[in-house]
Amino acid sequence: MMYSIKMRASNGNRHISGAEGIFDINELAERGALFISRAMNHGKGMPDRVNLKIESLTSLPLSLKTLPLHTCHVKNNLEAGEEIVAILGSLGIDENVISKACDTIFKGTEMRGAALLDMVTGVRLDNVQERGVRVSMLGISPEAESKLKEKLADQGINNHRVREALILASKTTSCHDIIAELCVSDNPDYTTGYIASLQSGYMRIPFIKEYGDERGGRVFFVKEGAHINEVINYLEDRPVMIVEIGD
Ligand code: WAQ
Ligand code: MG
Repeated sequence: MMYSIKMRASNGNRHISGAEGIFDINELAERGALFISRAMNHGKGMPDRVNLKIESLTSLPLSLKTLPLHTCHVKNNLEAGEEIVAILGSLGIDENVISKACDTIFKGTEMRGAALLDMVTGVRLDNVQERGVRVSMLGISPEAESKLKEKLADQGINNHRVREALILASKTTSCHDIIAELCVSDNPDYTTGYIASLQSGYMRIPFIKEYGDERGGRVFFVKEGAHINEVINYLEDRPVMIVEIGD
């Protein structure tokens, strides 16, 4: 029997952290405890409320493979910006839409989820402005997880942040109507972000923000004419399980 766990930690109106996963019934107690300790140990401060939601899956998870992972060789924030324009540009996203995406991440309100932007017009498509859409119902099989840990350890980046981001991006980009994702961590001490798409893979971008900056967020670029409610349902509610690891 498989269950989804969702954790949300907040302080007043402020989102502190969140996490989600799909686990076997035997793992629930241990994984739940790990999620609680993460909630209580976050760079953004102590939460005054932690919400842990455990639900059994109502449909069989879709099996997925992780995107291939690469790290860009950029040396500073300026080069990171150029890399963002180059990669998203190659996917057919205009510079004015790219700058809207960056504004959403760097000038917008703190969100706990992602903003969905029309890839052609840059118009915000979800109507949950300050909340954003939270990708949930995603997990990794124990076999795939050990293989992923091994492969990431070879590159010196085997930590839960990279693993979870790669799993999330692999689900996001498996949605037919999403062309790409741009992600910047909201942790002040974590300055590597990424762009993910089926075409580019999971492209890690060091120096995507300055050390100490608490801003961050995610933007999903949505194809023109997509049914936005179906996209959101897929991201929030369709269970997917990583069972295979890409390069
Ligand atoms: N669904 C949608 N948006 C989310 C989710 C989710 N499940 N989780 C986080 N976000 C949004 C939210 O707006 C956060 O403020 C923002 O993303 C950043 O979240 O390869 O750590 O958990 O080295 O801080 C990427 C690079 C790390 C990893 C991403 O994101 C690597 C990270 P954080
Ligand atoms: Mg964070």
